[in-house]
Amino acid sequence: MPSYKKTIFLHFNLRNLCAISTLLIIALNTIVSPAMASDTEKSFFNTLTNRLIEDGFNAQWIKNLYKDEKVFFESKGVSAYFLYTEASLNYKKMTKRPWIHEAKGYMKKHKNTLSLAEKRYGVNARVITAIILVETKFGRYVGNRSILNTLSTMSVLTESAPREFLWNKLPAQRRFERIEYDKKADRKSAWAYNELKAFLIYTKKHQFDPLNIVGSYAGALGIAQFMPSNILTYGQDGNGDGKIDLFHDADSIFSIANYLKNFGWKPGINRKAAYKVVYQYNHSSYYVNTILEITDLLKA
Ligand SMILES: [Ca+2]
Repeated sequence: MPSYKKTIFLHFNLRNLCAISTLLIIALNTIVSPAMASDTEKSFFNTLTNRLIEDGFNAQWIKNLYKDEKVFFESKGVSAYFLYTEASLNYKKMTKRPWIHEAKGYMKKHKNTLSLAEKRYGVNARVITAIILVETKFGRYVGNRSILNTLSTMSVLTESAPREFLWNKLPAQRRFERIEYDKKADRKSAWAYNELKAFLIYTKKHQFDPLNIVGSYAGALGIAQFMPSNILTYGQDGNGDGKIDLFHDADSIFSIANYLKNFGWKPGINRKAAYKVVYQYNHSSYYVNTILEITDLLKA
């Protein structure tokens, strides 16, 4: 082979090699980047797992839990805490006839459980039903985000790496001012860590898999949308199977009744006092007024 041909051949091969390398790099980036990103995000939970272990949770259990591929930094769901949104709450529509009709059907279907709860806690069936309607439309909308991921993500927002990471994920036009973001991140992460501990205690005690429980973007769960700490304090086993399962109607009905009783609901309670009690369920006057209006509508 004449030498110039050799050179061309070599050149051709080198060019090919370069092209192949470029392709390989692109391919590797495509394959590796998401994995690397998720490794970085997963590392945001390292301090958290140590903290949970220091706080007395079984080390092996916690390590295995956070190793699971279902565990990830929940940027999307937690973002909702730090964005200005249009008021999307539309409780008012739940006072319309079709919902009231369905609520009456729910009361009929769960008549025995509701009367038992009424007798035991002195809380009327109508207000319990109104709460179940507004919270989850009788269990139809219980949320779809992993509670473990939500609470873990919020818990680590005191640390600078995850805090910056989430900040950069927030759309600039809709996010809070930085100072507000920092303040809320501090407040919410302290709260979320307590809820996370309650969630782990709850799932362990009642033998649920923490990896498989979903809830709202805030970490509330079940038909009654209780935060885990409230389940530990006020949750009730309405169907007597030994577990508190808020994805079950009877357990939710009893738990809501117990919660309201604990915050002062009494048979024959007047509207002003009822307002104060329901306010403890959700600190929104719009919410409370809707609940009380539905409660009245269910009388008829
Ligand atoms: Ca139960």
